[in-house]
Amino acid sequence: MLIKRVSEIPSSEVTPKWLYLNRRKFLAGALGVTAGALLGESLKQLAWPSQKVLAGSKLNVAAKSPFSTTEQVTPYNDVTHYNNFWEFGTNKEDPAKYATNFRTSPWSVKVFGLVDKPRTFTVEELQQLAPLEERIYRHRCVEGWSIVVPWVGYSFSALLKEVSPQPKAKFVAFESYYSPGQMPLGSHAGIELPYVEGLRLDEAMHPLALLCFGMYGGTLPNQDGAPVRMVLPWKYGFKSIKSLVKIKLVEKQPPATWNLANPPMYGFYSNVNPNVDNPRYSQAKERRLGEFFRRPTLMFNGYDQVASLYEGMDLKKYF
Ligand SMILES: Nc1nc2c(c(=O)[nH]1)N[C@H]1C(S)=C(S)[C@@H](COP(=O)(O)O)O[C@H]1N2
Ligand SMILES: [Mo]
Repeated sequence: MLIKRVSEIPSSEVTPKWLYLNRRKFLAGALGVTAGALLGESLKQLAWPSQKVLAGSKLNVAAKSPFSTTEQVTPYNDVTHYNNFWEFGTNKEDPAKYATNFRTSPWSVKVFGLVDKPRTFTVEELQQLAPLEERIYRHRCVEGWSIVVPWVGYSFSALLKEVSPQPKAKFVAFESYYSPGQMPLGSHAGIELPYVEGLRLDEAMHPLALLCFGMYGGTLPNQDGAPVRMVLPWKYGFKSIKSLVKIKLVEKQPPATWNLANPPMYGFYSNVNPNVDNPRYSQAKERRLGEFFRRPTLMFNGYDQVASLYEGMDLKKYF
């Protein structure tokens, strides 16, 4: 094996600290020696360079998911340093820089509206509701880039069942945390905050819709929407709302931030659709972060199993 000096390791190979620690434990167990003695200080540095990595703590992942793609996972460092989280600035590098001190504990999520059992859950309670799965999903931003991320969470439907939606409930409205004090760049973003999003109830019930607590086996970094967010792999990235604080079951289609900001550009549904171009961004192709050639974008981002949700709908009209 070629031993590289720390300074030569590209940032894309940086490993989250807990992952690295875990590997050490595994090696120690397998070889029956202490990890410290086995690896030594210099090798430790090789796997864990001095560069600061915003990794959270490890999550107990009970299962891998059959929904996972086998495509190559995007390096952790790319996924955590190329973000859209406008509460923390509008440049892709801003959230990694300015969300560092975001306070995500204690945290609770209020679930209310047209439900029989409204309840405010702490994040810890939410994490216990169902077994955590790893789901490796493609994630397509409307701007034309895409990533492959091993998220950790469970189907959002598990939470809905817990609160018992009433028959009148037809949509789910989501709201992100917002604090001008903690998010001073938010007022310069040019969008109305708090960030809000919505789904039709049957979309929210689809098993692919993920209530997400982590990525790469650990808790979510702040810039990726800590401590809890949605991940909707068949929709453009902006539907996957970060740092959730409110979930309300409602009768009418709720407002959605980008749809409010620019209705001709961003529809309520915003399913990935290579046949419907955005007035600003063509949707036919996408660039996977780290790759040079663009690849064709797939209908529903390749998640054909959601097609039945939209049967009979004109997807050019309901874009
Ligand atoms: N609250 C909030 N949620 C948000 C956004 C945002 O600005 N604020 N950006 C969205 C967009 S445009 C994308 S592409 C994804 C990016 O998620 P990632 O940074 O974890 O890749 O988050 C979505 N969720
Ligand atoms: Mo996006």
